[in-house]
Amino acid sequence: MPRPRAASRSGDAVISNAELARIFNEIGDMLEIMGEVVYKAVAYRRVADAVERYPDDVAALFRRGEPPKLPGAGAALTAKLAELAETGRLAYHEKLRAQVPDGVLELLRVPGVGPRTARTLHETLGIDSLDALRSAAETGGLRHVKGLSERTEQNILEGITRISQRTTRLLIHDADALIADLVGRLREVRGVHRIEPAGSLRRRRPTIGDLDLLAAVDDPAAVIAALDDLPEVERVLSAGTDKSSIVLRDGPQVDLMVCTPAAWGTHLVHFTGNADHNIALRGMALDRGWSLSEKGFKVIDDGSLLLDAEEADVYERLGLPWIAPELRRGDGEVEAALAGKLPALVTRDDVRGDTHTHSDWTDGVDTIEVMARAARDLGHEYIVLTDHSPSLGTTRGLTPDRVDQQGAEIARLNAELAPFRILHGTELEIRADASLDYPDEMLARFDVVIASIHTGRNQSPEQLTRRALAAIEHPHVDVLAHPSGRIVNTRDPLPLDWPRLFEAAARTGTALEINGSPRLDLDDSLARAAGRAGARLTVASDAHRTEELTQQHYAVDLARRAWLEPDQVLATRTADELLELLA
Ligand code: DGT
Ligand code: CA
Ligand code: CA
Ligand code: ZN
Repeated sequence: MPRPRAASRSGDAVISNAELARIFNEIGDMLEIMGEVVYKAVAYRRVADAVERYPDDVAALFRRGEPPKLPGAGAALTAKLAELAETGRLAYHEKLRAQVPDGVLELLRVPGVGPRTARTLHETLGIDSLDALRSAAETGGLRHVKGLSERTEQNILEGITRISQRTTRLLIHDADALIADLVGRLREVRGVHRIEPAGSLRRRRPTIGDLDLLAAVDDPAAVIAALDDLPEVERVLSAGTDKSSIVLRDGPQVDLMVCTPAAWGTHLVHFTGNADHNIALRGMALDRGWSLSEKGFKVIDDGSLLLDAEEADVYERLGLPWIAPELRRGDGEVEAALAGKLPALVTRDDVRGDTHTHSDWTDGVDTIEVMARAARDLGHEYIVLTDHSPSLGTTRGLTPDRVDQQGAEIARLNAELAPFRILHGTELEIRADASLDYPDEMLARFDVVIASIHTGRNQSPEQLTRRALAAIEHPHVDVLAHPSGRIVNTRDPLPLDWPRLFEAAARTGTALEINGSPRLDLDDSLARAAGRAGARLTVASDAHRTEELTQQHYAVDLARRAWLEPDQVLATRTADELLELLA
């Protein structure tokens, strides 16, 4: 469903007790920050507490028409719970979010700062961000505020330090946005010949520890100064003559390395491969009498330095073809390169359509037409529209009547948009008892059926595997969508029996999805194993709005990390080929 936060851009419809409680607690905080009468905030917190402790899935009970009796929940708050359970959103919550500045709400993350203190800080000192709070505390600006003291000031400073040290790796979607912006501006600096992301971002790892940038320059000092002077830089950790490390405000560390254009090749190799890949290359160089570093190949006999301006030249010196960054992880790519067996990896250009998209008919934001036109503008030949089936109550899943109406709308649009095609699909719920959400005769009428598990996630590994297998083995199911159920940094994968699923997928031809939303599911190692087992995969955006269609790029990145070639990936087929393959 369309929710604003990165962690929930997942299309997942179930709202957990924890999430319900979080929203109600946040309402309590916001009411207090806004200076509302205290009992209102208390009422929300009390219900939040009850929801959190409730032994069953509260949203599910609402959807079943059996709302639980929760202490403290009168008619008004019960109606709000119902709205959340049905739609996954709450208009009242959104209204408050629009009234309270994000930065003020964020102050509550600091241990010791509650809503009342946040309100005081905002009203008396205009503090509306963690940064502003830090500066005020550092300059002794808090101790004179009524109700605060030198002691509070000290506690707040320590608290801010503690939260900034919390380590979560950044989702690649967010890292890409940050880096594109930085690179765009640094490229303009005089004397910058080339500048590229390196490290885990260039390997397209799903999460990024810090951002690495490499620049080939005439004047190292100029680009280093340009980075350090950017307004969003919070701190300069270290600045040398050929390297600078900074921390972005509320963001990750950025390491900028600089080199001469003549030594670009070895530098880029050095700062891209993981340790195992780089060690393998250095070993091969040593066998040839060279010591390889970012600076170049140093001839051990005479100390001379061989420079390479291009990566391909570095690999060529070692007798290797260029290896795609996504593979540089020291798990077989060097051996494959030596044997001439590197895969011809699938690329974005190979992709012809998107096998998982939503519209405003269920939990998407845009109309079918708007989604289709946007996909066409991206160069797609088709999309599979896969709105939800009914049992996923939070998404207003489509009843059989609505499915028919949607079919008519798609036919109308296809006449208008040809040769672009909208294939009529469904994201079919695999119910907790392993049955499917539409009867077979209805499934037969869809062009493409993708099936997924959203509910009943707490079952045993055996039960969960049985459900996934039931879908894979079903003659009308074409794709198992986001098979592991994970969401990066948010939700762990289901404990499924993967070898059994891969065997069944390979045998039946049911494709396994690589989902490019922040789920990034299957992950690269599972997708690689699936490919090896002979299963077919697909890459899909799971877009719920036009802007999310490009999420499919992340699925392609993962497919590449999984060593997949175009013919292993369903979305590289034309619409006709796809339909024929699935028939
Ligand atoms: P991350 O940041 O945890 O997501 O993962 P990486 O792979 O980006 O790790 P990072 O930032 O420590 O290193 C950046 C690149 O530099 C990575 O491709 C490995 C490479 N590298 C080669 N030699 C060294 C070294 O001596 N120190 C570090 N820090 N990196 C090196
Ligand atoms: Ca890094
Ligand atoms: Ca780094
Ligand atoms: Zn979906």
